[in-house]
Amino acid sequence: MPSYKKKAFCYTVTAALPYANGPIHIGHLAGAYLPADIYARYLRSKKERVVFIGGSDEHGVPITISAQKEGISPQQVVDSYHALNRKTFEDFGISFDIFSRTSSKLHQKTASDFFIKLYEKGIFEVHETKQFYDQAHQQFLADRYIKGTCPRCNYEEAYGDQCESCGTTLSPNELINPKSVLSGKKPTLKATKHWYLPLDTYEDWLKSWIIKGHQEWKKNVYGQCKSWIDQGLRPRAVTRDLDWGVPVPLQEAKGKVLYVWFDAPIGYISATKEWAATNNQDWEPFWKDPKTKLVHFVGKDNIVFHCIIFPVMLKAHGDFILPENVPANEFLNLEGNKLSTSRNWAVWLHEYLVDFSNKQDVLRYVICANAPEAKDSDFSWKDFQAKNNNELVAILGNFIHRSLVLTHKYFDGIVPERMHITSIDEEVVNQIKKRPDQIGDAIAHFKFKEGIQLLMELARIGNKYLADTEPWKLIKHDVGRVKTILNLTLQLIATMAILAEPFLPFTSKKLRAMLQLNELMWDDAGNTHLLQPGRKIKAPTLLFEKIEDTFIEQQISKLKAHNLYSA
Ligand code: B3M
Ligand code: ZN
Repeated sequence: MPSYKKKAFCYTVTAALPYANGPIHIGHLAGAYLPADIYARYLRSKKERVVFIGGSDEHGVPITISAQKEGISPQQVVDSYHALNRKTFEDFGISFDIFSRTSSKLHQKTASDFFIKLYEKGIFEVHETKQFYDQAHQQFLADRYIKGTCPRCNYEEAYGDQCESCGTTLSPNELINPKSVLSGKKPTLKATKHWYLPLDTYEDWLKSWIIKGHQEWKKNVYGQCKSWIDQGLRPRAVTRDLDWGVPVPLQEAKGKVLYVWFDAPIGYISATKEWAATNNQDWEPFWKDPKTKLVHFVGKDNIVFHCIIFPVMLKAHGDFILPENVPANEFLNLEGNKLSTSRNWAVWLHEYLVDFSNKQDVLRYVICANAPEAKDSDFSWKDFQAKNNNELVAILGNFIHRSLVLTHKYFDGIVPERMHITSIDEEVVNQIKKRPDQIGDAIAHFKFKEGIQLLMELARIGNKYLADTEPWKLIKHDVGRVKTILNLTLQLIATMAILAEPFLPFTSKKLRAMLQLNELMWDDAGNTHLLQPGRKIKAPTLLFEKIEDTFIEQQISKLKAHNLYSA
């Protein structure tokens, strides 16, 4: 029996591998990275065995198109964006255990071996088809190299694989008036041979695995899967005529590479292997132990790849576990319009940090509080300002600041002891005790918005407690009472420092420093005696500060200056 079978189960948490052809924007953060990070941080805090996998998707036509546009090589494109994005994630506290890349040797081998295994099992169908070809450039045209009019919404710039206007998945021959992106000319058809994954033969299996077996998946995810399966599945080519990617490991496939959506999800496995090798761990339990929970965080447009195509690949392969859940979000819009790189309608994370240095948690808060969990949601700068000023500053920051200032003023920063407890105190004690489970439950069910609201409510409860008990009046005649009240507010803050960690890691760290608390785990929260009376706490430092109108106006004009929506 392999050694991992004896251990408790683990969690393998992945976040979609972003194409290394552009920077990360708030839509990416909202769609996949922030929820994945909250989930992974929570599991670590619960002392679960978890690996959180990320990396760059460095293959495929999106990369070669960018290279062509910028006049540099695909390798140069991925080298520069991989470095930038890796740093951005680190700066925002996205706590990947590894941020790998699909151009690595280990990945090439892992993806090749995966293909060979399916090939040897006789899974693939081979078909010769006629594909669009650009005579002028002597090159087969990948779906993304063909543009035309969308048959659904008539958008004229739809790509051969997807219409970015209405979101429909397309194939190039469905486009009205197809044109080559390379030459702008109408492409011709030429015969070529490819290897196909017969999704159709997995229909019954998918029906029982998803439609019957995963009714607990989020409605938006389940619905999209069901509609795909109901429409009937067709074999899907997993090889491409392209010179950038993992070469198809067959003699007869010279000049062809694996389809990027075939190799990219295998990248999660390669990255796990790489992480394990550098951390003296065994990668196999994370992908082979049936007790392991594999959870993929992705955006709305990646659902089908993670719920249907990759699981079919895993199932066909046979050695791997299947995803336990794919808690995908819907889209985050920006000031009422769809986020779009090509239209330059986005808030880029690395630029945000230049304008709002050290305010990572403000953006994490706003995005989480407004996450597109069940339906599309909107990010606006005014709302960002309001949430910062009216919630983070006025509620959370204010409560913590008041409590710490009063403790310093009345008791020289020494945690006072708790005396006689009254019913109003009892209510606070109860809240402290029940929140860890409530918030933990919300996170475990991918309800991050609810989780952060429950956390914020604790600060509201604290503020109300101070307002109702008025320790600044009591101090003149009932010091014992004030001791009890401040002891409890400090215990409340200690619990909040732990519960805030997955959502607001930078704030949590500052709070722990103020309270002189060591690294605490989730199960320490809810304890109303975390801070021993007599221990010294530090003077409060600034957690959040008011954002003035001018900063918000600058962001709005910056956004509106160079985009194609207002053009
Ligand atoms: N690179 C698409 C995207 O960045 C794709 C995800 C791959 S996940 C294996 O949205
Ligand atoms: Zn369309």
